[in-house]
Amino acid sequence: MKDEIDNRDERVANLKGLGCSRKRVEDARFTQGKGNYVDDIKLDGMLFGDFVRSPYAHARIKSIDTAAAMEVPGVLAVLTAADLEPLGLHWMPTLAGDKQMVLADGKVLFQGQEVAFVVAEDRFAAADGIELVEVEYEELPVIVDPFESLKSDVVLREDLDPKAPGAHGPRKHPNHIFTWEAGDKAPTEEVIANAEVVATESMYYHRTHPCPLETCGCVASMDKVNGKLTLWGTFQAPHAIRTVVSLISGIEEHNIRVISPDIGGGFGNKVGAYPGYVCSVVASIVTGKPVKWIEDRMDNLMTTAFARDYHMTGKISATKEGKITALHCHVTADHGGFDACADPTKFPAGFMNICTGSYDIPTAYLEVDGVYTNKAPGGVSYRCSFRVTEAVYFIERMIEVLAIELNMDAAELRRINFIKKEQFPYKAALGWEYDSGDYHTAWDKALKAVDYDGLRAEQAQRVADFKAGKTRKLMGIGLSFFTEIVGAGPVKNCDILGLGMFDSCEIRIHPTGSAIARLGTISQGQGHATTFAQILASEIGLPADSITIEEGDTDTAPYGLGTYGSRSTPVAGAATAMAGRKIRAKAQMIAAYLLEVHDNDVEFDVDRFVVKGAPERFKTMKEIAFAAYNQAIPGLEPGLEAVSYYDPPNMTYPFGAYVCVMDIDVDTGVPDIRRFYALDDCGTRINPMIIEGQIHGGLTEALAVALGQEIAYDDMGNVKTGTLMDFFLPTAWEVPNYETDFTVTPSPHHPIGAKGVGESPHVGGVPCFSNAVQDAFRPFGNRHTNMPHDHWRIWRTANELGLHD
Ligand code: MCN
Ligand code: CUM
Repeated sequence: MKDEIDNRDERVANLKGLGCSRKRVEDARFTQGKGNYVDDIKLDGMLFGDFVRSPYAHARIKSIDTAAAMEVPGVLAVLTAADLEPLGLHWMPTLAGDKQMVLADGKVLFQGQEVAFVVAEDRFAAADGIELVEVEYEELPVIVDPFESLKSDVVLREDLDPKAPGAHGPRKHPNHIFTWEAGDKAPTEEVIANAEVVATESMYYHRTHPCPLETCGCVASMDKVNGKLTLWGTFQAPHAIRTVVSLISGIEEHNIRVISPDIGGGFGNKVGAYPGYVCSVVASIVTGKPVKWIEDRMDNLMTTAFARDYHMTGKISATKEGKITALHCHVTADHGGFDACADPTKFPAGFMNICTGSYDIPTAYLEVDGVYTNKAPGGVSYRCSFRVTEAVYFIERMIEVLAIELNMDAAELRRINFIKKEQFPYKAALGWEYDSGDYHTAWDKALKAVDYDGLRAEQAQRVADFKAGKTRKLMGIGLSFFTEIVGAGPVKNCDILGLGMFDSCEIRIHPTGSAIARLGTISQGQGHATTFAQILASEIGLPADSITIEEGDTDTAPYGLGTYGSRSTPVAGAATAMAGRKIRAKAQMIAAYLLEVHDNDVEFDVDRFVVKGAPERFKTMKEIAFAAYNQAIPGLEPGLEAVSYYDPPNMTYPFGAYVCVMDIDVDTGVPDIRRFYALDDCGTRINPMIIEGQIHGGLTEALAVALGQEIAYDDMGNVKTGTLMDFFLPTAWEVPNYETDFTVTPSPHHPIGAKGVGESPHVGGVPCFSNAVQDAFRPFGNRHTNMPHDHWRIWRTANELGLHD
C-alpha cells in the first residue's frame, strides 16, 4: 500500500498527461501506409468527376457543346450551369456572405474557373471527356490589379447590383466589395500630423498558397433507398459543411453524414466550400452512384483558397526618443473573383486589427478595402490566424522602418514600446483585449540566447570589410516579435454563417477505465489524437494511452466549428478539460460513497480520489469507472459520461520572439540562413514535442513565403506558378537547423492555461526572414523591398543599391 502512495511520480508519468512529449499515436498508421485519406476511399460502382476549367481569366461564355464528350466511352454525364440552374445550385453562398458560381454562369472570372463537370466511370475517361467539351469564349478585359479594378469601367460581377451594398456595407464601385474600419480616424491623423517623427511605408504581402501534400477532394454517396447522403472530404470544418450542404440542397441535416477521414495537411486550404463538393453531390444524386472528385496539383494551386494579396500602407509616429504615438494603416485587399474568405462574419478583413502588434500604441486607425479582380477567390488560408500574418508582417516592417527613421536599434525600439507585463489584460487601440503576456522577459531571453550585441558588432565589421573589398557577403539580423490572436471565438463576436464559434467535447468512460472522447474539431496533421488525450489524462486520471480521440464524423462527434485559426486547443481543448471536470465531479461523488465519507472529504490526486488526511484510503479512477456501471450511488444515474460545449470568454494571445541570422551573397542574391532562433509562448504546453513540430513546420512555410513562394499572375490573368516546377516548395536543402525555446505565460481564462500555437511560427516567421534580408541592406540605404525575396530580387536590390558597381 505504501508503495502505491509513494510512487506518485511514476503514477504521473504513467498518465502521459500535460507536459509529456508523448509520441504521436497517429504515426503508427501513417508511417506504415495505413492512413485513410479521401482518395483511399473506394466504393462499389464509384464514378469519378472532373472539371472543364476556363483557360481565360475573364471571358463571356457563348456556348458549351457537350455532345462529343458524351460519346467518350465511360463518360456518363456532363453537368453545366444550365443543368444546375433548375435545382438552384448553379451558384452557392460563400462563407463571407458573397455568392460564387458553382459552374460558369454566362461568364468566367478567373483562370481555372469551373465551367463543366464531367462524370465518368474512371478518372481517365473523365479526363478524355474534358478534352472534348467545346466551350466558345469571348475574351473580356482582364483586371489583375486591385487599384486598377477600383478605377475601371469594366464590371467584373455583373450579377451584383452595382449600387447595392454588399454583405459588409456600402460599396464604392462595382468592383468594390467592402470597406472595413477599426479605431479612431481623426485623432490618429491628428497625432501623426503633429508628431516629432513619422515613418511612412507601402508594402505588398504577395499572394501565396499553402499547397498541402494532399489536394482537396471528396466522395459523395447518395443512398436513395434510405434518403441518406454521405460525404467524405478534406474538410477542416465537417459540421459547418454539413449545415451548408443541408441549406443549399434541402436535404435534412440528419440525413447528411459528413466525414473528414485522415487529412494530408489543411493549412486553411480546406476550410471553404468548393464547387467540386456541390457537383459531386449533384452527380451522385443524378446517377445514384458514389462520385469522387480529387483535384490535381494544378487545380489546387490555381483555384482553391489562396492567402494574403494585401497591399498595405502605413504611417507610424513617435517621439524623438522612440516612443510610438500613433499608427495608421490602409489596406487594399485583393479577394479575386468572389469573396470566399472564411473569416468570422463580423470581420471581413479577419483580425487585421491586431496590427498594433505587441506594442503599447495609444491611438490607431485601420481601413481595409476589399476588391474584386480576375483571380481565384478565397483569401484566408495558410497558417494565417485570419489575417494576423498580414498584420504582424505590417507592424514588424513598420517598426524596422521607424528604427531607420529614428536612427535607432530596432531591438531597442521594440523594447521601449512593448506592452508591459503589468498592463495585461491589455486593451489595444483597435479593440482587442490581450489576455496575458510577458514580452520583455521573452525578448531579453531571445537576445541573450543569440548574443545580439555580439551579432551587431560582427555585422558592423562585415560592413566595413565589404566596403574595404574584403568580402562580397553581407550579414542580416532579422528580428520579429509577434502577438497572435487565436481561439475564435467568443460566440458574442465570432460566427460563420450565423453559427457561433464554440467547440465541443463528449466523453464516455468505459467500465474498465478506458475512454473515448469525441470533438468538434478535426486534425489535419496537428496530432489531436495524441494531445487531447493528454489533456484528459491529467483531468480524469486515466492514462492517455487508454483514451481514444475521435474527430471528423458528424454522425458521432458533437457539433463544433472545426480546426483553423489555431482554435482547437483554445476552444475544443477547453471543452475537453471542462467535460473532464464534469466526469471528475461525478467520480468524486462515487468515490466518497464507496469510501463512506462526505464528498468534500475526498480530493483528487493524479489518478485517484483520496480521503483527506488518510492517503492510504483511496479509490482509483479505474475503480470508480467500474463502480459507475455497478454500485453507483442509489438514485444517481449509472454510467460516466459528459459533454461540454465551450464558448470561450476571450481569445488567447500567444506570442514569440524570433531572430534570424543570414549571410547574403550580393553577386548571386543567394541567402544562407546561418541561424534561426524561435522563442514561443503558447501558455501551458500540452506536448512539447508536438509544439516543436508545429514550429518547425510553420517556420519552414514562413521561409517559403518570405524567400520565394508566390502565386504570380501575368497581365492576362494567367497563373505563372501553377505547378511545382515554378512554385517554390522548400526542401531539407533550404531549411536551416531551427533552435526552439519558450517561456510560459498561461492564459488566465483557459481552463488549463493553454493558448494555440499552430500558426504562431508562420505569423512570426515571415517578418523575421524578411527583416533579415532587409537588415543586411540597411547599412547601404535599403528601407523596404517587397517579398518574396527570391535570389533574383535580392540580387536586384543589391544592384539598385549600387553594390555591383
Ligand atoms: N498544442 C500543445 N500545447 C499548446 C498548444 C497546442 O501541445 N499550448 C498542440 C495541440 O494540442 C495540437 C497542436 O499543438 O496538437 C496544434 O494546436 P493548435 O495551436 O490548437 O492548432 P489547431 O490544432 O487548431 O490546428 C490549426 C493550425 C492551423 S490554423 C493551421 S493553418 C495549420 C497548423 O495548425 N495547419 C496544419 N498546423 C498544421 N500542422 C499540420 N501538420 N498540418 C496542417 O494542416
Ligand atoms: Cu488561416 S489557415 Mo488555418 O486557420 O487553417
